Amino acid sequence: MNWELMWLDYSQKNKDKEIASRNLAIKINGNAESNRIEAACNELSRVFDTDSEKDPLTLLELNLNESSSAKDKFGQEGYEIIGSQQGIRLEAYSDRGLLYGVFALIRAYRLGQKLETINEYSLPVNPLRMINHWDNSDGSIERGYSGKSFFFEDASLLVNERTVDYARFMASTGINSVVINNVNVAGDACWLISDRYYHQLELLTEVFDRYGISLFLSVDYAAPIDIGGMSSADPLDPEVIKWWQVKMEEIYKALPDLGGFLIKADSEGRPGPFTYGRNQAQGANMLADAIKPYGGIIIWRCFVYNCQQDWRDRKTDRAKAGYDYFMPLDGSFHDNVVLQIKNGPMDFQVREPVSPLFGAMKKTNQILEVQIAQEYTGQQRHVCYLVPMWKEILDFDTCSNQEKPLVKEIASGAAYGRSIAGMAGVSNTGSDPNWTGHDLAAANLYGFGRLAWNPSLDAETIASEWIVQTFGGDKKVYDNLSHILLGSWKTYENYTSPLGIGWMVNPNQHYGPNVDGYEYDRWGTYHRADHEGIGVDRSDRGTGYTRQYADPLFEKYNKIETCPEELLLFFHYLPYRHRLPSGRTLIQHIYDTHFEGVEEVETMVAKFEELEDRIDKDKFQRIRERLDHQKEHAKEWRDVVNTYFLRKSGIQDEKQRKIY
Ligand code: GCW
Repeated sequence: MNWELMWLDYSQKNKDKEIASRNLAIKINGNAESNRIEAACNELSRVFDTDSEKDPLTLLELNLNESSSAKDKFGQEGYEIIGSQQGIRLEAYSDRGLLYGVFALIRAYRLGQKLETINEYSLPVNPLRMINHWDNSDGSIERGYSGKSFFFEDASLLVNERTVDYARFMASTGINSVVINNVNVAGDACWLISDRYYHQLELLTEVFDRYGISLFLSVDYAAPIDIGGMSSADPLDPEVIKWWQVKMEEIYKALPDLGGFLIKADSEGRPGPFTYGRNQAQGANMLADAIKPYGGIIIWRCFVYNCQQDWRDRKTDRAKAGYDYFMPLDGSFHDNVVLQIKNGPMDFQVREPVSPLFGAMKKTNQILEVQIAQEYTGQQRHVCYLVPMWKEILDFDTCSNQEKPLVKEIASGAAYGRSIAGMAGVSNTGSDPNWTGHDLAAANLYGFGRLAWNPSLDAETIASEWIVQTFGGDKKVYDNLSHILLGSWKTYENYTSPLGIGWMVNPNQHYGPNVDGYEYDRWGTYHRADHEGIGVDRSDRGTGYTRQYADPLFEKYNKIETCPEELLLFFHYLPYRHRLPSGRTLIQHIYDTHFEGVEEVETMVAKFEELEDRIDKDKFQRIRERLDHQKEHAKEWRDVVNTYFLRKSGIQDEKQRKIY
């Protein structure tokens, strides 16, 4: 086996708690034939001694209770664990619930809880807890920073032992849906919905199903043309409608458990309904009607904007695009369509405001999309624990009505009573032996799953669970890694792009500092710095983006005095001598945070060095190499950004540090 087991490496023992090994006698009450219960029992046998009759023998009862009261209590995925001196009882209405319960039991045990004292009743908050892979059929991964794809190789679909471990990871955090291929569907991937792939896809659904995961595919909106040989993909053309109906029938005959499709249309050169003068709802609804007889859903992305902008044009604002296209269509999407909305209005920057579509759209199914892959946050060469960012997004008050709804209440469907809802995360995995390139990036993968199950878990708890399960939880390892993870997002923000401005990266690859990299380009991503100041005026005196928010937020963002400091340059153009709420001038803030960021990385590295004899040698070495790179690269960021602004503004650093 040439891959590792991340947080499911059961050989990692919780060194501080001296957990005694336990002998379990498993008794199954209910459908003993279930593949999922079998998977659950396999998992138990990796952790506990489940074969022997050795004393002391603890009884673990797995109760599949299919009564209607159990259905009300647990739904399709909930479970309850009750430990007592007599043994442990795990109960659920479905075998999925039992599987999740078993992973929860294992987690609690490995975190040091005595089995007899476990008392946990849990239901997932989000119905869809989804991972999106951007894997291409040739084995490459768009924005992949962990090696090649483990789903595709040279146009074939791989289903093997690694796929099983992948499914175990997902189930252990509560993920229940996976899109295996890139939203930019190209080449052989266009043929995933054809005979060429049905057999392998069926094998994959079998593996996934055992772990409670529904398979989804990204499809090409122009499939009728690209694989159907037609001349149009117009959603209102009866021939096109017919083509999709026949296609769906064929697909579902081969893959009856397929969850549905994810679609990126009219975005960054992708085909879509706009080509035919149709709107996004007409495009989505046509597919939704075709898939409806089979119970599938259409996940339609809202990442639609003009990527051919003229940088001289100060009226067009990419941040406004999602709302402008989709808000007028609120209520016109069919029931089995769900819109997938990126957390911010731009594109996964280190800091953005929350997309104004959340809260505004009240009559449309929605999923919150975040990026676990660190495209703009250090590409898994820098440590950037993203859970604190996601927490801020989930806890954001949209102020859309008296009940406020928070983003997490909208994502879960609770705010507006939607049953198709949830969270999607763009995966950071690949075929590297450690799965995520940087070992510490696995905390984001784990954290996404845990948050999708329960968005109210806090970032510290998630980090600590992950550390103990991955590294065994010696106190010093725990303390130092928590420190490194929890501050890392803020640190990354400090030495990269200030106050919500974003985008100061090398074009295309998005790695490393390049302040003007996107300034005179077509992507709508500008900072508008000149010799007097920097920032994009998105107030009602500027592009008017602030108007897309509910009144209290409009008021807050529109005025410089009330706009949160960390977003000031996202919303306003400010002179370098502008005084921030912190008391420093804007230019001094830029200098200071860049110096601070590097110092913080130096502290991270020093904290990590202290763990040399406490964690596995290879892992230590791997992480140290990445941290050393991060330290040097953070300095490059600091120097490039500070030098740029010193030269542009001509204002010296008050503290007279070296700026080039
Ligand atoms: O941020 C951009 C990425 C693209 C990606 C796109 C998207 C899959 O740079 O690589 O394409 O977002 O989310 O569709």
